[in-house]
Amino acid sequence: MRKSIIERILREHEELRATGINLVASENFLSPRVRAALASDLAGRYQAEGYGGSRHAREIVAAVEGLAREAFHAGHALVSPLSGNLCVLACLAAFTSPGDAVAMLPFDAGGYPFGLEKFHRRRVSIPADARGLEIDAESAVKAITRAGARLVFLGASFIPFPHPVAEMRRGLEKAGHDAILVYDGSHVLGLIACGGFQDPLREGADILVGSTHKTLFGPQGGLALTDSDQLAQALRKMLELDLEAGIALVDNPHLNRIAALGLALEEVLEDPSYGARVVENARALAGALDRLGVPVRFRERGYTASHQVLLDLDAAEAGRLCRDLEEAGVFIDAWGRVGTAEATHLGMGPREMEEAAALIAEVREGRPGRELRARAAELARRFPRA
Ligand code: DSN
Repeated sequence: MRKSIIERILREHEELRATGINLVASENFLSPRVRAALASDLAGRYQAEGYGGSRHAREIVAAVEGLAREAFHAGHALVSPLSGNLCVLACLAAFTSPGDAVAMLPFDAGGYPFGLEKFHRRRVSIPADARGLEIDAESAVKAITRAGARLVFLGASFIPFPHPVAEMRRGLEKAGHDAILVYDGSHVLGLIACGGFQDPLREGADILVGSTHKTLFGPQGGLALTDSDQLAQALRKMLELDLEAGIALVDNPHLNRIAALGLALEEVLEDPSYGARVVENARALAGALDRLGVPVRFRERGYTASHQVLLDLDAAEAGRLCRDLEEAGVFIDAWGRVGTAEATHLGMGPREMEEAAALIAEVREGRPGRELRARAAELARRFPRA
């Protein structure tokens, strides 16, 4: 039999990850049962009634929708989106037309860098302070009403603190401007499910969307939640098999992914203190980094209220630190964003955050990463993935 290159690379990848400390804010590790569901027979199956043998697939989808409704206290849950990004696109397709204005947070203020213009929508930048990552709700409402935007996205890729959802909702109502307020909770869904961050649907968001593999430790995928029958129906038209009006963004959802998501939701429902532990670890990591001389943003605000610790480095230094840390077996991203979701999910606590901070500080001070590789591997091995 041909020697598999892919199996070899996969083995190397698994070894790298099992012996490293992952502090990438957009990632998490999957429990063995979640991974088993991904590798299950469902991976190659269809769910629609017209396909023989598909009844359990439909049962799974219905059960996972129920778990998502329970976890997020939402009237409707759609689990078919293949990604959080596709949820954003579904909102655009369902609620706007080409030429319409859509409000989003700019990338330099931490916003998700979605290409609205590629879909011929007019961008309305939500006024925000790039340094403080704070949205000025009053100016935002003015900009939205002036441009006539009927679709507004809050939530962000850099989100150490909650967004002013309630203020925005109140402001829009006061201005008499009817807009659909969507909260992109990709980064913070796992915290929201635990009551550990803000609660967008209760604060006035019409729709909560997000990817399911960041603080929520499911597989890569998307989730959309709303209390509105009308909005849910419009999203289903875009995200589910529709033989009457035609298929839009998803034909057959990935059923193995949905089953895996269901298991992750069961896990988060069983461990609601996970969210608070993630934030506690993020604050511990930030505090330790700060004490060790690594510049961290937002000391005056307690560093963070989410899983994210933002380093105060310029782009070149952040990129260099990411590369140098990789040599030590400590993984962060190249934008100065560090996250504690995976470490917490593996069982690490504030003491381990101190150890991780020491590794980061030593690498930043110029110690070659390879000299620290064994220390990172020893820390990782104390928290096995199986
Ligand atoms: N890939 C996601 C992130 O890292 O935040 C969205 O850009």
